[in-house]
Amino acid sequence: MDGGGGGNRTRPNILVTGTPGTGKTTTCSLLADATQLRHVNVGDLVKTKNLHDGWDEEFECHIINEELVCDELEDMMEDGGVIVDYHGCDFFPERWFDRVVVLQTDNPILHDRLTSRGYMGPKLTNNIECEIFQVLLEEAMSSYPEDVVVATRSNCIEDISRNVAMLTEWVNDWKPVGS
Ligand code: DAT
Repeated sequence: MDGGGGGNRTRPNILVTGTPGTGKTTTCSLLADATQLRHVNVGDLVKTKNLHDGWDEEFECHIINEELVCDELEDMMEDGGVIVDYHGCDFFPERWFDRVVVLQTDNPILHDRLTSRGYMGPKLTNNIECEIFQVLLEEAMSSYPEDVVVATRSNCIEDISRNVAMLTEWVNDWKPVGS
């Protein structure tokens, strides 16, 4: 089945997106523990399965091959029960996701997280601007239905606990289409 609404899956798929450093991997990993859904970190997958077209020297990251990534994930997404973790969202098929979560972090906090991760120069500036201009929120809202997208703050540990609890409850309440 195409066109969203859960397809044939018996467990939901969630996309957790946001600027690097907003807490996607931390949140997804705790959510996977709480729900027994499978956490797929797309950045790691791109590296381990070579789903890229080389290395971008300026931004110091792999140039992701979106088509290869989607091909790699398709069967898994059809089965359902996957949490996808990636700082982009417009190239995944809309029908894959029952919920799209955009994490947001206040700038001074994000700046500290990224510098302590060793980001500097254009990579740092680009990511900070990405957050200021709410690029991922805009991308999510233009790629998925309004009622699928939720934006939530990720500034402190309490925010992580609240977001994981909110999403765990949503997963536990989720029902397949037609049930
Ligand atoms: P992302 O996957 O979005 O790049 P991450 O989960 O790797 O982010 O987190 C980056 C760093 O920031 C990591 O050291 C954990 C910390 N962090 C993330 N979200 C946080 C939050 N809401 N409160 C406190 N620390 C957080």
